[in-house]
Amino acid sequence: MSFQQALGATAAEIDALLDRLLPPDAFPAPRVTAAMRYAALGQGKRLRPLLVAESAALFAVPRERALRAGAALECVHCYSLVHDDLPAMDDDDLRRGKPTTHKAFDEATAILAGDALLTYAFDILSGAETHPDATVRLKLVSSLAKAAGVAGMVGGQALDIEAETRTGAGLSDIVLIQSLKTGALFRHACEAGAILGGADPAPLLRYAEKIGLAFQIADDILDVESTPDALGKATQKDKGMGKATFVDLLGMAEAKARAAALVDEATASLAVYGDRAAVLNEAARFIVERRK
Ligand code: GRG
Repeated sequence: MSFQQALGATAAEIDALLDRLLPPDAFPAPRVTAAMRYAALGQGKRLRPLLVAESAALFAVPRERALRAGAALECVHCYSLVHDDLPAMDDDDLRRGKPTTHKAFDEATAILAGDALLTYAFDILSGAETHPDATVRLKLVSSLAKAAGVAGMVGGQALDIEAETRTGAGLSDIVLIQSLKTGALFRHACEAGAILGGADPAPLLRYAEKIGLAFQIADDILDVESTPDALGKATQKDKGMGKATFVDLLGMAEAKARAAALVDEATASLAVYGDRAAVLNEAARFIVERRK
């Protein structure tokens, strides 16, 4: 199966699963449920669930278990986008080609929908359908909690906000910020596959570290070179907010060269899996070649 087919198939499965996990009438607060569905369903690339599914496939994990872990991770990712778009953070009007959640609903509903997506992720992971062994489920919960929290994505977001108001952020600062803010969820995605398969996560974690950084360099390049129509979100945001980016620090040509080198390093990390890692290798290339 080609990478595009694998990504399309995973996106369709994740959409169907999230639709089932978030029925419009199942919870007592219909407006927040509607905002959760608005933020979580449709349009996302579902790259992180693809990484969970392909990492798990290396160890012959049943696909429905990997999809549940992928859906939980996607809930955390969607929460981060909803909160990141709020006026107190990036103050964005457009996300995935449609109005941001606080624009379509209101700020309080968007905050609550983000909170509810975050906590629902752990509800999904702790369900027996995710894995029959409670120890495995606990490892998944712990891994996602660390990746999403103050030692991971939230910590990176806090450092990123601090860096906007101080001068002199260097390359090592940006690498640390992005490794936490964006990289932590990529590392969890790949580790989750190994946890579900009862396998050593080390090669997958090395791969995830490289693609997480490559993803952020590509994001900085797209912020300069792409358009809101193509990306489905505002562009040229980083300069406006005084954010130091890989493109500022390295220049465009070197940023592209670094991203390409990281793809080579990522695929080298998976050599131990041979051809079974073909889709993950293509995912690394997609991350730097994508147009959105
Ligand atoms: C608010 C706690 C909190 C954290 C926010 C990750 C993050 C931290 C904010 C997202 C803002 C952003 C645009 C970061 C750049 C990298 C990124 C996560 C891009 C969006 O991910 P894609 O391209 O999006 O996978 P889709 O829409 O395809 O899911």
